[in-house]
Amino acid sequence: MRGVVQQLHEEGYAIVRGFLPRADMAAIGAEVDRVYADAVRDHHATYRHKNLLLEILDDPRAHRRVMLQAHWTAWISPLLESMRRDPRYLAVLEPFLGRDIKQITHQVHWKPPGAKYTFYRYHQDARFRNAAAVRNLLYGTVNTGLAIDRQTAANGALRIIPRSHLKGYLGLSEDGTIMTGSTPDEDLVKVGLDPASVITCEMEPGDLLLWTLYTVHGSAPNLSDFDRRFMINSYTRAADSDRGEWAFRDGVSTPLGPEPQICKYEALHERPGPFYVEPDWTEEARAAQR
Ligand SMILES: O=C(O)CCC(=O)C(=O)O
Ligand SMILES: [Fe+2]
Repeated sequence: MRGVVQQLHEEGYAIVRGFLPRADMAAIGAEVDRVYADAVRDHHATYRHKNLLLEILDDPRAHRRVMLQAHWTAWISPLLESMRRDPRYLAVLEPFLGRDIKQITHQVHWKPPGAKYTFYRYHQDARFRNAAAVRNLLYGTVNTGLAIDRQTAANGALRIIPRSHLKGYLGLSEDGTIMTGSTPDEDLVKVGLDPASVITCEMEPGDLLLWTLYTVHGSAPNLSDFDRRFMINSYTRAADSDRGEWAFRDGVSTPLGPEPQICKYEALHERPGPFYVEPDWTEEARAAQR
């Protein structure tokens, strides 16, 4: 694990190969497929209930309902609830975060073949944290991405810019959502990054990618005919955070309590839902508003 710590600190990312065995990945894959099928059957648009978010879109290119992200499926899936706080995560995280660890994000991302919005512009995840509530942004948080499917250049594996985490917050892609538009090379050059240094994090199912809140990353569209399912869990040192659900308390795996805690959804208590969110961020929605 020492090499992983060093690489994350020096390069801003690291890959733990073979983090989970194939049998676990098959079970996780089947479970996220079930969550997906239920969600697109039951909901016509993005659905929010407390921290649970099912981001569903009537896809303008695929001409079917797709789910692009699901947040905090731990509330509807006992398997995913236990996986998010599996002791194997603690083994990876403890050298960085210690034994008291909260979780700020729990997301499954899909890139359905043929869908329009399957890319992410370059950004730093620090943008998506309330910095007053989650402190020590550089090394107090570790983001993890579990490959459910094989991740390749063709299906839109995550791309990382090594050592970009040492440059502070760069304000990339702030003129809109990260899922519309694109990042021209000159945007990277303008903030002192070399587009030629981008690394595509190709991974096998069960590999785990780690990155920091300042690591510049994005991903290309899925141009293949297979999906790219990816589970992102963001963990933070409990002492550095007023947000999040416990994952490990003094090293003990800790289940969700009866009521959700504020993670990223700040309006949790004022507007718990359930409610639908009609898309306002797509090119189609923005054209209709004009
Ligand atoms: O799924 C991806 O490729 C990237 C997602 C991402 O970076 C994010 O949601 O912040
Ligand atoms: Fe991100």
